[in-house]
Amino acid sequence: MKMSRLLVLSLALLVAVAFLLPACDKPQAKKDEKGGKTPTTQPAKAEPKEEPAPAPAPKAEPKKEEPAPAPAPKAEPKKEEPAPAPAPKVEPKKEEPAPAPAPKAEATPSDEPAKDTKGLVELKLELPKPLFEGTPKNIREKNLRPPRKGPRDPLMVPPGVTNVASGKAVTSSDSEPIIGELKLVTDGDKEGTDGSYVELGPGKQWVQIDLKDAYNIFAVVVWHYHREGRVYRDVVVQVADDADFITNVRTVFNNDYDNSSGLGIGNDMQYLDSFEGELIPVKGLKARYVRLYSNGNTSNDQNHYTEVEVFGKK
Ligand SMILES: [Ca+2]
Ligand SMILES: [Ca+2]
Repeated sequence: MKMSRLLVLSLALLVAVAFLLPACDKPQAKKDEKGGKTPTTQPAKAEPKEEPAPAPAPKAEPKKEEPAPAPAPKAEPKKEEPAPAPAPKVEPKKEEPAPAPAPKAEATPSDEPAKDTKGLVELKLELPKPLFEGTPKNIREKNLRPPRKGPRDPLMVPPGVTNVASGKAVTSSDSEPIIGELKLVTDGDKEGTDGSYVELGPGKQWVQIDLKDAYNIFAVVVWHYHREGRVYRDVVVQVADDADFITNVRTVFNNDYDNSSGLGIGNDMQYLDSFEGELIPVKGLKARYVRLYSNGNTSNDQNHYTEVEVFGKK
């Protein structure tokens, strides 16, 4: 018994010493540094009271692991939103160059008339001197054609067409003209001066040309009186096979909109007589006789003819 108790005590002592020894080392070292005397080593037993047992080598406390700073959130690669596709460049529509205007038929020298695809040629007229300009303000006529801007549209006719009325015999509803003679109608003089026209009586009258043969007629041109601006009324142009206008009568122009001359209502427009004459297209009708009616004018009741041309060929 005694032995085991002694053993226990010894063991306890050993343990105590083991604990205390390290604790004594430090203060001693400190004192040494200060140059103090080395304290007598005190019995280990006494010490435990005074100096608190040094904490066992501090267990290296598991360093509280500071939570590793959360890694900076990786900037998530910004999901690259696909850059919006650049708006497709709207290519400025290439303005198609306006089609070049059809080349104007070149002014053709007078001796070589322009031809179209059908082999037609432009009808060339010889015009007298103009004697007035503009539109007289005092003309108040129904169904009056407004003044034209620019040149008259060319009339295309077959080649070889000529004025077949030139110098041909003229008759009239008024066999005794007031002024001039009927031959003035086809003498080639179209000037609007005195002595160039024939004046027929008032009201409805006509002049008639005998072409002496049947021709295919493509145009009739008439100049009444173009010294001043006036409108001849009820202008009606007919062609026929006989001098009495009974057989095969065809009306090629009629501006008697109210049929006051009794030849039927016409759909052509009234016009102001001018140096250009009234160009009446005819579609190649075959005839020997041409008759022109009128029924006074905006200046007086008389009827006047300076010239009539009939363009045709056999
Ligand atoms: Ca004449
Ligand atoms: Ca009329």
